Amino acid sequence: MLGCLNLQRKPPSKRGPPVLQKRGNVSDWQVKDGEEEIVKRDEDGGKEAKTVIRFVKAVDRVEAVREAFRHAWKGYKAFAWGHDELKPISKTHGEWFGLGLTLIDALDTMWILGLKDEFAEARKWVETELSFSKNVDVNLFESTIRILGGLLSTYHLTGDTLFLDKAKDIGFRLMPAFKTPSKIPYSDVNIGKGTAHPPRWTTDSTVAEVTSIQLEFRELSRLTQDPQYQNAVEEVTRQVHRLEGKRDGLVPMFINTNSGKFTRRGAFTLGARADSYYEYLLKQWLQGGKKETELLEDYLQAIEGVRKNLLRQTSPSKLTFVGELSNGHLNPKMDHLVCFLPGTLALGAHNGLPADHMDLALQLMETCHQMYAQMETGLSPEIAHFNLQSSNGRDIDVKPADRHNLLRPETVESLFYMYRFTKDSKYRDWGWDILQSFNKYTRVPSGGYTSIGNVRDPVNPAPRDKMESFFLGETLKYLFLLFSDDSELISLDKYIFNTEAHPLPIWPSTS
Ligand code: DMJ
Repeated sequence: MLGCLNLQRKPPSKRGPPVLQKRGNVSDWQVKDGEEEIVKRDEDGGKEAKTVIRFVKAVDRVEAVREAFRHAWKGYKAFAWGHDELKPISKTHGEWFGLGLTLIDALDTMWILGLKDEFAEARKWVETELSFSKNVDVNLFESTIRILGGLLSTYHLTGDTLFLDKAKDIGFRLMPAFKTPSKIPYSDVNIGKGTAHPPRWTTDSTVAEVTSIQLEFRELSRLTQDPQYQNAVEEVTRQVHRLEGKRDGLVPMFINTNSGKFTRRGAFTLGARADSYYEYLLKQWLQGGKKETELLEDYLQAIEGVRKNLLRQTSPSKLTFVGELSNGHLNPKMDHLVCFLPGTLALGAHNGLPADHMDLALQLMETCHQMYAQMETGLSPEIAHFNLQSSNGRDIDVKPADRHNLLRPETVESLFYMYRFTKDSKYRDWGWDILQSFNKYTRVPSGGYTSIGNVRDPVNPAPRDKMESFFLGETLKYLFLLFSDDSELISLDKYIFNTEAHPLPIWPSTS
């Protein structure tokens, strides 16, 4: 079909900061910029030609994500192979756990994108180089969602037992974290020595961290038929379920590993330190076949708690946002992290939860979109402040300390869910705009993408020289799935995504 067309595209306008702009050849992603850029030259008549051009556009978007992935991978391979993170500007690597974090986080993305050669190379590294027998402290939550989650999902997608064996190995090595007086896990584990400890300055753990490891450990128990993993994480769920100190189902941000109680109470957010607690209530309920009613009850109560305590609208445009509560005072700010919520609400509504969850999802999705669209680079800041006063002209304000963008996934994650459930093409268009902004302002010519320091300055967005592993693990995966016409590709009726975008199966009803 494509062969009969002779398409000519206008040359792209080269904007963007000089440091990120020196591209030798004009690459494909720049010229595939929508229907208006495409001129059809052959003699085919109107109606049929239009259909073909729309088809070309859909294919181009999927291909543009593959191209972006390849470009990111090129940098990782050249300058950071086998290390945790690429520093694309200084052309070197950064180490966090020393476990090839980006490579593991990206495995299932490569599989889903159909990048077979890249996947084969990475698999070889996992087989021959990856060892968890290392005297190194890792964060329980981060290594669970990125490494254990990444290995489990790659095992499910490929059926290759190499990944299951590695998942068993890291899962077992993380278990010392649960040996605490309260059984609420410590934040850090030495996976070589088998010891665990809280951070140096506190015996508290973060609530989101101890309540967002359940999908992975439960799945590990199911696959190994060894209940120890599931028992450990479900003990945490049971305790948090009955703890005092919640407000209408909303949880504080810290929990003490000695007492098992919430600490530093009185502050409530759907952002950092609490976010994925809410996400995992719903997703565990789905993972287990909608049988664990306490999870559902906690989720429903929390969403009502959000409505009652945290929801506000901006002036003048009436954008709905989720603010933060501190000792009864509403702070009108929202982390970009909160943009996971429209997708989670939509997933709940798709699974029979109240229709007004979908109404809220639609409103919050618009706000998250505006957090990108209203910035000069088209990229969201890490934190947005919202205007509640009718006198002031702008809905969204950004404080100097919050102007960075870390290539985070939450908005494109929600766009993916919203498109799957509504089929409204505007969500694809919004995602496409975001990909183009990433390409314009964060792409490094020699390979890789970088987080930036200032989304409000298109001339100097202040590259920070770091490509987070979740850019490959999550952001590009969700963009690909958003643009793909194959809704059976990771069907949302068969899989739940962990909080690092690694799909895990919904358990068959006999499990
Ligand atoms: C990821 O590691 C996960 O999505 C986590 O839930 C939140 N932070 C990053 C991405 O922003």
